[in-house]
Amino acid sequence: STKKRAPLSVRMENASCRLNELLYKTMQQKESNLCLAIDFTQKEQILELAKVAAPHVVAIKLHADCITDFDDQFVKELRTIAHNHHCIIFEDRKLADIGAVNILQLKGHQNIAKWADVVTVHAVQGQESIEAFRKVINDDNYCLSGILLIAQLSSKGALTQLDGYTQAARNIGEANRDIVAGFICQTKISDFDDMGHWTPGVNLDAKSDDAGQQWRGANEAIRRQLNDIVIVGRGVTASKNPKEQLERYKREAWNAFIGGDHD
Ligand code: 5BU
Repeated sequence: STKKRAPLSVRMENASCRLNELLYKTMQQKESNLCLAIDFTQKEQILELAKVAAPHVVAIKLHADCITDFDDQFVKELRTIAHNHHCIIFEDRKLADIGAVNILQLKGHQNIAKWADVVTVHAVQGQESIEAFRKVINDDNYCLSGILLIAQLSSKGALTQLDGYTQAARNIGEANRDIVAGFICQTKISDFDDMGHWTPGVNLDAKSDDAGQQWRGANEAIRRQLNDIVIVGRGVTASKNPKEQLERYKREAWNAFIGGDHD
C-alpha cells in the first residue's frame, strides 16, 4: 500500500476495535511507537526491565510460555506496571488452531485472556476460527480487547510470502475490525485508517541472527514501509545499557513516524 497514514486523532476516532482507542491515545500521549519484546525466561528479569521500559513504550510483548516461573504474582505486578504507565500488555502466543481450541488456549493454564490486552493469532485456520475470538473480547470478565493477525513473518523464507497469503490474511482482518486491531507485517497492507501495522524484525546494529531472523532499521520499517509500531527485542534486551537503547529506539522510531529525520 502506498497510501499515507491518517493523523492519530483521526485513527482514534475511527477505531472499530477497543484496543486501538487505547493504542492511538497512548501513542499520542507518550510520543512513542515502540513495543519492547522481552524474551526472558524468569519473571524477575522481565519485571525489572518492564519497569525501566514502561515510560518509553506503548506496549510490552511477552512469550508467557517461555517463562519458567510464571505465576499469578507475576501477572499482578505486570498489570500494575501497565496501569501506572499506560502500557499495553501483548502476549505473542501465535494461536493457530480451530476456533474452539483457540478459546481453550486463551483460558488455559496461563489464562492469557485475563491479563493480556492483545494476542497474536495466525490467519492460517481461516475466518470463522478467527471470529470465535469475539466472544472473549466482548466479555468484560476478560482483559483481552483485540487480536493482531499475522499477515507476514520477519523470518527468512517464511511461507507467509507465498502468493496470496498476506492478502487473504488482510481480508480476514478487514472484515472483522471490531476484534482485529491490526496486523503483524513487514510492510503496510491495509488502507483502513484504524488498522495498526505492528512490525518485528527491527535492529539498528545488526542484520540477522543465526536462526532465520531478518532485521532492518526503524526508518526503513516506519518511514518507507509505512508500518506504525516497531517491535524490538534483542536490540534492547541484549544490550549492556537497555535504558540508553530504549531511548535510542524510541527516538528513531518516533522520528520516522512523524516524518522527521531521514537516514
Ligand atoms: P528480536 O530480538 O528483535 O529479533 O525479537 C523479535 C520478537 O518479535 C520476538 O519476540 C519474536 O517472537 C517476535 N516476532 C518476530 O520476530 N517475527 C515475526 O514475524 C513475529 C514475531 Br509474528
